[in-house]
Amino acid sequence: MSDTSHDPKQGPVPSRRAFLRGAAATGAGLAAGGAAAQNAPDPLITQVQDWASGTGDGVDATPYGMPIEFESDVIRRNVEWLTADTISSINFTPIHALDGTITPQGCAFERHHSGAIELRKEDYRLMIHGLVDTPLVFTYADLERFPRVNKTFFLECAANTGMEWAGAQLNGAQFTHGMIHNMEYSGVSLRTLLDEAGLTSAGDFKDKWIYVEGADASSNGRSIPLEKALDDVMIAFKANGEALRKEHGYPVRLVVPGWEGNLWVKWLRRIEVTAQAIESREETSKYTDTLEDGTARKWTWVMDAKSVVTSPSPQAPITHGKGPLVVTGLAWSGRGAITGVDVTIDGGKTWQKARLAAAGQPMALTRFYLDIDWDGSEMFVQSRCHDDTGYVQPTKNQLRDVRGLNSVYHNNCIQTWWVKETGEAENVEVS
Ligand SMILES: Nc1nc2c(c(=O)[nH]1)N[C@H]1C(S)=C(S)[C@@H](COP(=O)(O)O)O[C@H]1N2
Ligand SMILES: [Mo]
Repeated sequence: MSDTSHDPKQGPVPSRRAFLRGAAATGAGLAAGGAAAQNAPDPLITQVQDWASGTGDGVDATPYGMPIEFESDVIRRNVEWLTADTISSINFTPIHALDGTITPQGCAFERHHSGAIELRKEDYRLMIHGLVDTPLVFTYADLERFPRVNKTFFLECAANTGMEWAGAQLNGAQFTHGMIHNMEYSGVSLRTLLDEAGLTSAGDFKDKWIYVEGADASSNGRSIPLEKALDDVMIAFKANGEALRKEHGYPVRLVVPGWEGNLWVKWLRRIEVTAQAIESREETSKYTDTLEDGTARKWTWVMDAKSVVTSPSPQAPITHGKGPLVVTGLAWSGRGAITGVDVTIDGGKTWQKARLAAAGQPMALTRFYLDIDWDGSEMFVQSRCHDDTGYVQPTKNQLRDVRGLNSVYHNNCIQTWWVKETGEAENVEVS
């Protein structure tokens, strides 16, 4: 690639012609991993291969398809010291190995407080009661008959990146940032169901709440301001086109766009309209942030704007040597849409504007790319996002100045990967 006029500061896409010229010049590129001499025949091209000399699997072989065996490392993983008990536990989405923005349910992270339960649609009931005109119980079949909506949102656990407050700790984007997924949900607006129950007896809803709980033993009860409930909260029964997986709340879960994952109650069974917040365990002893002076930040529902480079990263090292390199990652904001992402390869001294794969959508993941010509020297790669409220993702030190070091939740700081000359990457901090 030494013959291209590509200037990484401008961040253009290297032209296909320049790429092919570069490949021919080095005898590598598209040939077999660079090993083949320039004129030696490539058996993968010149010889008939096994897969072309017999027949493949019939259409009956996979009534429901699984990923091909060669992709068997694209899986949820946990951190052993963090997850000794798998019943009340967490695992992480392999974001370093995915592209685009939709997370397949099969590898989307899970968080359970008392295990994933099995609940048949026939046994499903949803009760809406409290300060409503008519308390109601819905079956699954009832829910299917209300006007439906389809929307894509990210769910981020408030504890995502929570292990990184004191210093760089977990070596991989899956572990530092993998408590997130992004799915297209189909279901009913909660407003539709609340209207069905009637809210005249709730009076002025500006100071009212709902309390939501699940059918699992933990129940994961949380209070949500009625104003948010009437705004964009969904009762979802499909994700990415198919039924919710058991581990994501089959048959029905709550979707609370932009707000912390703990509020997205799975196996949803009860919604009570209340005059006050309930102050449940999940919102007092958990999901509050302890500040330096010992006081607690409470009701920290919104997930602030955040981004991370998913490749290159510790689990996605550069294996092709110098030359054209796709730097890519994800950005999101619980306050609205991502408007821009900047990427630095020198630890924040100079920034380049990344290309958004598509315009940012409110409270959904945005994919970004930066196409560079890597000179083979070490890099300190970071991304920094902006949202449509004007918010800019902070550095770790800016966040520590305000929150101290006692926090677990809501760490949305800029992440640094040290990419070495070998292409391997490590989780580090730059000051
Ligand atoms: N009923 C119930 N809902 C729940 C939980 C739970 O344990 N029980 N865990 C919560 C937490 S802390 C998170 S981060 C999200 C995780 O959703 P997921 O497992 O689909 O990724 O579900 C939330 N909803
Ligand atoms: Mo969570």
